[in-house]
Amino acid sequence: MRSSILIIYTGGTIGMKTDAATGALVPFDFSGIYDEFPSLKRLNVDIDVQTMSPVIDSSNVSPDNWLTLARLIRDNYARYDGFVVLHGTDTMSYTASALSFLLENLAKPVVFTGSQIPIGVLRTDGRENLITAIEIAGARCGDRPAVPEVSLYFQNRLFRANRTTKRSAEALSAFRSYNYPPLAEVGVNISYNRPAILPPAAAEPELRIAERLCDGIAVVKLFPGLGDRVLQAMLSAPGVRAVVLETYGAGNAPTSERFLRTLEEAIARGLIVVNVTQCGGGRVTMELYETGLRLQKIGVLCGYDMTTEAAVTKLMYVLGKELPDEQTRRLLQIPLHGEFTI
Ligand code: ASN
Repeated sequence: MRSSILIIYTGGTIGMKTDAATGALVPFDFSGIYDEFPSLKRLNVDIDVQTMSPVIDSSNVSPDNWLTLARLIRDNYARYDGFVVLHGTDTMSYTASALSFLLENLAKPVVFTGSQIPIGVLRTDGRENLITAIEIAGARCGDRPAVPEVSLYFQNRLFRANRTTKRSAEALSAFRSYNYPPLAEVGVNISYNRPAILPPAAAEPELRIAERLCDGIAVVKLFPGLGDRVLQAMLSAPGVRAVVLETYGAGNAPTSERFLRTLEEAIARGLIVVNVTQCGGGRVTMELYETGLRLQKIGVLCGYDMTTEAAVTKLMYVLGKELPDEQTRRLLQIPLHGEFTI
């Protein structure tokens, strides 16, 4: 059975090609994809392309772009078997994490990819990333899609999107998923790690998406010497409703009374604080040391082994629902789309 795939091009390095006349990098027209990559015809897929307008460097991506992307996928959901989103690498983990929450009852593959070298440059990594992402988006396992979740493909590995983080501005293997194994590894064959892949959401013909994201999120990264007055100013800045607190090691923070009182007062005012570790790999275990236990006692929520990207976008999504406080806190303490392991 042939699969039909919609490629959504949002911008980023993957879409760049050298203009023959000027030598400058200009956006590549993906609608001519079969002319550029005739080998795509050999894949068992039908491809359509939609280009977001305007195409942007991913440093300019905003939550409004995420909502537009979610709507585009919803509006085309019934027509296609899978989606490939071409995105700049710099903020791809944020967009891909956000989409993992926004697409609430997803049962089809949404594969993000991009490249470190423009697609029009001979040594590009974009060609392989693009072709394999298309193959994965169209792959089936029996009568269902092989990877019915939001994923990110880069340099021979397919990851759960909301577990990824960009780790190198130089290496072609730019992304890491420190706390969750790859969903697939690509060599001569594509080897799917089936037990690691989420089951599709209960089959509903239509995709449900969230329509609102909260913009009151801050990230506070601890460092020795972070002043109490600076911390207080950040926690009480106008509009801040939730903070991702990047702590040390297994979720540790200073035990000084002033530091804890500042946090405790902010939590008492209604601020939500989620504890994630600033280490790439490993998890927050707040009961391990006195320094973490004190945070737990004052009402800081455990972020387990979640990335900052997933924590920020999950807070935007959950707070965007405007639920009662208790329900908000409950949703933050359970994995919604495999974003952490308890
Ligand atoms: N600045 C580019 C972007 O994120 C980087 C890339 O795609 N490699 O849009």
